[in-house]
Amino acid sequence: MGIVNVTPDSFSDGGLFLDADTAVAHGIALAEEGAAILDVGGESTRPGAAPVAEEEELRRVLPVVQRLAAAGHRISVDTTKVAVARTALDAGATIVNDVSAFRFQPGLAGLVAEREVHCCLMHMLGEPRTMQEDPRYDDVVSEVKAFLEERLTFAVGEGISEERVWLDPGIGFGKTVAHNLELLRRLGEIVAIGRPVVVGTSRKSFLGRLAGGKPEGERLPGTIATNVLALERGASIFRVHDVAPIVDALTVAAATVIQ
Ligand code: PMM
Repeated sequence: MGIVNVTPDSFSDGGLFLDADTAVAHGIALAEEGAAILDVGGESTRPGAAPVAEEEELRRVLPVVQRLAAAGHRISVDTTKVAVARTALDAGATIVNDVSAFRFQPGLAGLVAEREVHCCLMHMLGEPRTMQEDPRYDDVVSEVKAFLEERLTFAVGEGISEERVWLDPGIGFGKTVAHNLELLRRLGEIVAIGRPVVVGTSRKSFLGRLAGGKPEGERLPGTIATNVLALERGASIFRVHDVAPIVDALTVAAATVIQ
């Protein structure tokens, strides 16, 4: 899954792809590098980020979804809002990636059910504005797992077929470095829920911290390491900025791990 952020402040490629033409060209390049899905988002979820108004999010996302879908790409829309998701699905998106797992706008579940599209439900502690303020868990993995199981039950209760639900532990969303590492180390427990697991470590700050304070642009080695580990532990979808090197790394890792 290649990341196409159309936001002025996304933590790692902020502002670079704000212009629709640039974002579309970037999406096409990521697909050529081997991304099977392009994840288009117009609201930053970086720690401390303020919410974006619906109209502004639509203005950013819609032309990019429209053009990438028309070019034949499989598009997920990274949004928590019903109106944005509906317009993106109308424009050709076929996956809803909701970092709030239907908590912010529960009606989004009904839309996914009605359109019979896939969804990715992610764990986050609270909301982006405050999630990194001293996050605490008794046991991060069992709490994230219980949350995802509850959200899966909710989604199915709203009429979404279980086969259309992907789950994501939400690396970096209300987690310390230790929490992120514990989730990756015990990812198998999340995989055991029985749904495809999405993992998003790409360029995230814990990778920089572990590597002695590397800036965003120098976190590819850590991104590769964590995605290879996630593959080995059973993840199936890898949300990344740097598609070509990750495809290479995962191809080699998969040839070794998967028989
Ligand atoms: N991370 C970000 C945004 N959306 N969606 C899913 N499913 N999983 C993630 O880990 C995730 C996400 C934040 O990263 P970005 O600002 O680089 O897009």
